[in-house]
Amino acid sequence: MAQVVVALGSNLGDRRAHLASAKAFLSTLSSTPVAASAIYETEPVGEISTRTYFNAVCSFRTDLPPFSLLEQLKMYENHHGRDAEAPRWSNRTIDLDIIDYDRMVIARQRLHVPHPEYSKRLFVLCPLQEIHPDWTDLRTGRTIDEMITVSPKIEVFKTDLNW
Ligand code: PH2
Ligand code: MG
Ligand code: MG
Repeated sequence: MAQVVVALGSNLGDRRAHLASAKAFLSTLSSTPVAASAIYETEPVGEISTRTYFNAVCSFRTDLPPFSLLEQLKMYENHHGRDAEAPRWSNRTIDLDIIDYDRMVIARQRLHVPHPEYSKRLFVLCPLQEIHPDWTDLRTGRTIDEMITVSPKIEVFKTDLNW
């Protein structure tokens, strides 16, 4: 069984509801209860992203191999209002990114883990720190606190929303 970390993001429509139903979906892929961070409201990163995001991180164990997990996540995004043809970083109802798959390194066209940019994105690192305070980066050995310190500053606000 593999331990995986998935980052969730939404900046269109009912963002809390999009995250909540995605978390319920992740629990159907998991053989153990899903560990979930709080929802964080975060400043959009990248020019095409214009609306404030809700972000969160979930961690769980699954029997799905990496590319089957990726397939499931993409199918879920496509069935939940995500426009698969929209340019990279467009506003989206739901984004599900594999941050880590069992501490493996995978570098294929469709799947890169660890996620190539997570280590400089506060909208992933802050919720990740909440559920994995001892996290270290597989490539650099940096602690999560170090990664947070050197990441470009954006506004990140931890909410107390139920989800
Ligand atoms: N996702 C992006 C681009 N920019 N900004 C924030 N705050 N949160 C995101 O999840 C996000 C983003 C592309 O996946
Ligand atoms: Mg993303
Ligand atoms: Mg994505």
